[in-house]
Amino acid sequence: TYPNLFRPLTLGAITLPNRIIMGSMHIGLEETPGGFDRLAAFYRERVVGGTGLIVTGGVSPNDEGRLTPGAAMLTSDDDIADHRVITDAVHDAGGRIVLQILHAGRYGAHPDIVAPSPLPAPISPITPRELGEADIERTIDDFAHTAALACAAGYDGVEIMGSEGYLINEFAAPHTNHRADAWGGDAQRRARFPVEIVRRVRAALGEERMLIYRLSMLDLVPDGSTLDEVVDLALRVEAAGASMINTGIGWHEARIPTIASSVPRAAFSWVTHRLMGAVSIPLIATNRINTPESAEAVLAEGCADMVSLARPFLADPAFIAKAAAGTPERINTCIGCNQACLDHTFAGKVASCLVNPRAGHETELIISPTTAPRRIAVVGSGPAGLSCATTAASRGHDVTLFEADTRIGGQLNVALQVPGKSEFRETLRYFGVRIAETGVTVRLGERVDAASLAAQGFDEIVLATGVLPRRPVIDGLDHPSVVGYLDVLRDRVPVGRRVAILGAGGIGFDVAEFLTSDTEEDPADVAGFLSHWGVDAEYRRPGGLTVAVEAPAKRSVVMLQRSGGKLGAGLGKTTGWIHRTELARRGVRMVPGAEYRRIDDAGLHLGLEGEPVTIEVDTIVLCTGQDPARDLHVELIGLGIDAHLIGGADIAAELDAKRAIDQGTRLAARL
Ligand code: FMN
Repeated sequence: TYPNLFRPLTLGAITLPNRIIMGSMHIGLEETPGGFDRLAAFYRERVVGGTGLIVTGGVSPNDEGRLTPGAAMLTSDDDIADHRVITDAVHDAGGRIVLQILHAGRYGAHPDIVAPSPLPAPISPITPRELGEADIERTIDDFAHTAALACAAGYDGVEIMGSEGYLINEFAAPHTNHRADAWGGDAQRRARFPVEIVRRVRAALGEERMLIYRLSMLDLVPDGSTLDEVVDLALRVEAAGASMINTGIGWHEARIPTIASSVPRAAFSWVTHRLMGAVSIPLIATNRINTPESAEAVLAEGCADMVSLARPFLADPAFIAKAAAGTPERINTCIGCNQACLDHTFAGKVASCLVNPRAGHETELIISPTTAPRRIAVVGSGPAGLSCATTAASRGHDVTLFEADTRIGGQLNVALQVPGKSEFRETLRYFGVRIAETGVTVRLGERVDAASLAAQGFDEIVLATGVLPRRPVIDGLDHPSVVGYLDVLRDRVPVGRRVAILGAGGIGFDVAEFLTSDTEEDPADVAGFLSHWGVDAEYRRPGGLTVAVEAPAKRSVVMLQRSGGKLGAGLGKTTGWIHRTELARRGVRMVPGAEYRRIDDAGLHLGLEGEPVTIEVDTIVLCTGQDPARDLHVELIGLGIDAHLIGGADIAAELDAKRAIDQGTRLAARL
């Protein structure tokens, strides 16, 4: 079904079985006690699922190059045994794995960071030390040393991390390289550091092993490299001994989304295309390629020789096996949310996956067939109920899933109305397929009550009954201008031109985006995405930046919250800035510290720092939190029947699909 995807690729003595590599992800187990065994299980499961070639998460070649103070390094013979656990596991399962060597440069979060020039990154408070000539020579040798150790540890090669604004990229781009010596200045001298690393690493690896160079194809920062410079560096990297070039898109400090859900699938494969034909080694396209169809299209259109998928392998370890079997509908699709992967990484937690809580927890969250099948009722088919029901049924339990609505999904159906969140459709599709596969009995349109549950004699009852929007206490709350977020997102009630949103959690932001955007927006519109964010689709300018095209907002919106401080402070680290930027561009006003006083025909009356203020609005949308929906629980307790509470029915603080799926899966694993 995917002729290009499953065409083998020969690199010297190595033949890769398909055109997909599992992209580098540092998931935090690298620094966790016992983490190498867990990493081995994590990688092994992906090889069993058909993955031919894996790139490890970035590992530093020296102290200064670490991302965080305790971050993993491979710098001494003592480290080899740990890595052997990984390479043995992967090789035993028939896969291949290369070690990524990543020097963080000025992005390191510790005081000893270094860079080509002493310029702090806008996303870091620390000014890096400028590397002297001797430091540079030593650093290049450190890369080669780590590569030699990687060979000793059994890796099939290395990937050199030359993109995303880390040290090597900092040398390549004028944005960060202000040196006047032999390592800075014109493009050739800026290329010297990366090229010298490739040359010495190739010498350390020998001829046979793979050397992938992750090249920043599109910096997306001012004074980034030009396309000509990128092509020139690629040629030099090839000549110095690289066996493949992997693409990197955008520095971490770039203010353009490159991997969020709102980025169209394969939105950057056109960039890799610009290098096709210029070099003779294989090129790898990356970013938001999350389905076999989209991967196949990238290859069929000649944009690249291979594709890298990173997060999709968190979401589903058997991605390739399912594609190869012609059953893509069985794939648990990465929705690009970052909530359990990158956001965890930034919070110092082990990365996992919102749609697959087993990711990173393979040795601990074990889902095995039950020895005592029971009859289980699950009430509510939001993410908590769906994950619990399908997981329990997959173990051999007899599961009935009750849903009051006429379709499954609960709040997922609401979430996917929000611009940039349409990928949730895939999660619904996946659970729908899982229901059929695992044999869950679904009773749609049935608001089951306690007596009926009791009469059916279930062995276990799980309540995933979700949440009820909370209504704040404000004078005039029954004024016709007042609506709830479900009225807006789910029921599409008419909303006026001037809107106030009360509450600035995730739902408040979702509603603001919904109300200010063009709801006909096509999530697959790459050209529209690029012009909206100011990416030069012709790549005529350094770094690929151009002026963003502003679209007039559909409404005038003000967002309010009672507490002081920045609105949206609780949003995810890796995506919150996107939502704030987007809404700022649409002229949405953000007002913290608001005291809600009264609502009447004149609008919304507030107290701001004690002063009365009236905002004239046509519609007021309540996004003021929610409470667990537990009526059924209370009824059951009345009948002396115990039940498990999961998802929003357990904790309603935010609508949190990550927590819901994790909790539903974990409960089902032990029922
Ligand atoms: N890229 C690297 O080059 N080195 C890393 O160590 C690395 N760590 C990552 C950790 C996590 C948790 C995630 C989600 C991504 C990481 N990446 C890293 C970026 C991925 O390799 C990839 O470029 C990005 O996720 C976009 O591809 P995708 O849409 O297929 O996930």
